Amino acid sequence: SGAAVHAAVDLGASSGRVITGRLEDGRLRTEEVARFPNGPVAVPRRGSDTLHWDILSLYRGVLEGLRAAAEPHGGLASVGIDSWAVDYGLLDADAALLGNPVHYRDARTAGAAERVFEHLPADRMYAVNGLQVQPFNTVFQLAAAAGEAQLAAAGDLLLIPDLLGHWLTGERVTELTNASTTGMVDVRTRTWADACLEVLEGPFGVPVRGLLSRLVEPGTVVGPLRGRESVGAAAGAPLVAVGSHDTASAVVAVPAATPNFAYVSCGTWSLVGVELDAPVRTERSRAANFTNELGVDGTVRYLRNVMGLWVLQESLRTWREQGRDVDLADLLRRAAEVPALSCVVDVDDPRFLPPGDMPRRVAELAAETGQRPPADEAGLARCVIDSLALAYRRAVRQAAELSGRDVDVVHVVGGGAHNTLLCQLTADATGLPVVAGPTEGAAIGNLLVQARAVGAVEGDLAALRRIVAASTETRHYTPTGPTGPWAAAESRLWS
Ligand code: ADP
Ligand code: LRH
Repeated sequence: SGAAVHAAVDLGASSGRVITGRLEDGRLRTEEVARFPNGPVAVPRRGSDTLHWDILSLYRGVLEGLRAAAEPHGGLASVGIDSWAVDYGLLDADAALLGNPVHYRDARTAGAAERVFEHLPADRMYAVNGLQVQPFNTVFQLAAAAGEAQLAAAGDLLLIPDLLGHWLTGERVTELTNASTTGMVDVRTRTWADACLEVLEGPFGVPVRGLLSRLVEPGTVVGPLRGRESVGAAAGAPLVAVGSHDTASAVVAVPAATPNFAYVSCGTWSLVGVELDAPVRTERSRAANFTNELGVDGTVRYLRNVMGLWVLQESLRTWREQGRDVDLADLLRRAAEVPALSCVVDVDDPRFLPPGDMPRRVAELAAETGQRPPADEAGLARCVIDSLALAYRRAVRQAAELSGRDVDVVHVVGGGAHNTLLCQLTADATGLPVVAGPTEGAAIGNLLVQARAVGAVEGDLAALRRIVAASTETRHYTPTGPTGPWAAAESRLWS
């Protein structure tokens, strides 16, 4: 019956999906009921372009997906929403949306972090929020937007999952795991951080306190879905605040059997790190730009952002625009034939952040580091995948070293778990066994946390992970050779 079926809305940077899940005999049976594309849209504004999300098309996809999820069962036991982090919508005093949310890859944030640090130095900020410095952290986006008409007209700021949740329920809350990516949350108290809000209010004149709503921990029931005309049989189902940061939900779904694991949440971005009970706020951690994002059940996701499969996705898009439609599976087969480590680049170079011609950027970086640029498409793909595996090696080792956590296995979850070449090279580069899967980690973590909140399942994270392990086919990879060449490449790139 509908009472047993949960629905996860999972919005990634490259696609959104609605996935249902039902618990049966200690297993979670999932079904994808909707998938819709997502990506940046460039819109002219005062002479230059601004990158936006198409939030209304995403909302339509969510509504259609929820209707499709609920219909066969006559209802849903619960609904949860997760998405990419940091971005937000503004509502005016009538609760109307003020413009399409701006995409975190938009160039408006150039120099904003540095301007904030003039008032709150980076080390003092890290001591409070424990957060990596990325130009797109919400606190820097707001500093960049200071003085804009929409901000002046705003009554509420809602992060993307909370905005969609507001449209579905009428409630306004801020879910904590996603809030922790804003730069405005105290990582130790898990509450809004006065020091960070004050810098926006004072020097930047952004009255941010008045825009924020109550923080809630994942697992909180937000309220029932309204509007049978929009969500069909899903109306009345409770919306649960899950780990609404997609990475927080993905980490819940890591099928680890012991605490000594590292994860790569591998999609458009690769988020590489460990799970901790308490944040690491040392100067070395800050210098390495490791972040302490908040996780489900009081945990901390201690990780680094690696630029991820974005570089490959954008390469495919670039080739398509140039009239060459390259098939991903075929490209990966050819890339596997290219010798390892022929050319590696620092995928975290900031020039990879905005959309654009990635093959050209890779060639530039190769030339700057005295390497022969990749000769063809397969060489380019191999360079990106080798470079990702190398970045994972570095991040896994640094996470272990900076946190003191032993790591004996690397779990790869997300769309990248399909990429057998990347998974094998991750084992080779780290010298550790790799377990790949589930590929829909965020949706599965989302489903389990909502199911637990409405009493359909019990237990701590370890118990939820046993359910994931029992419900997913994983692929196992072991290192095929010495890590020496990877260590050498690492010290060449980051000497
Ligand atoms: P996001 O949640 O950020 O939108 P996903 O977790 O859906 O991203 O991962 C998308 C990526 O997964 C794609 O860019 C692609 O590189 C990879 N991927 C998905 N399916 C496959 C596949 N069958 N083979 C290889 N790679 C795949
Ligand atoms: C991955 C992700 C990541 C953030 C980025 C903005 O989808 O949520 O954890 O850093 O998007």
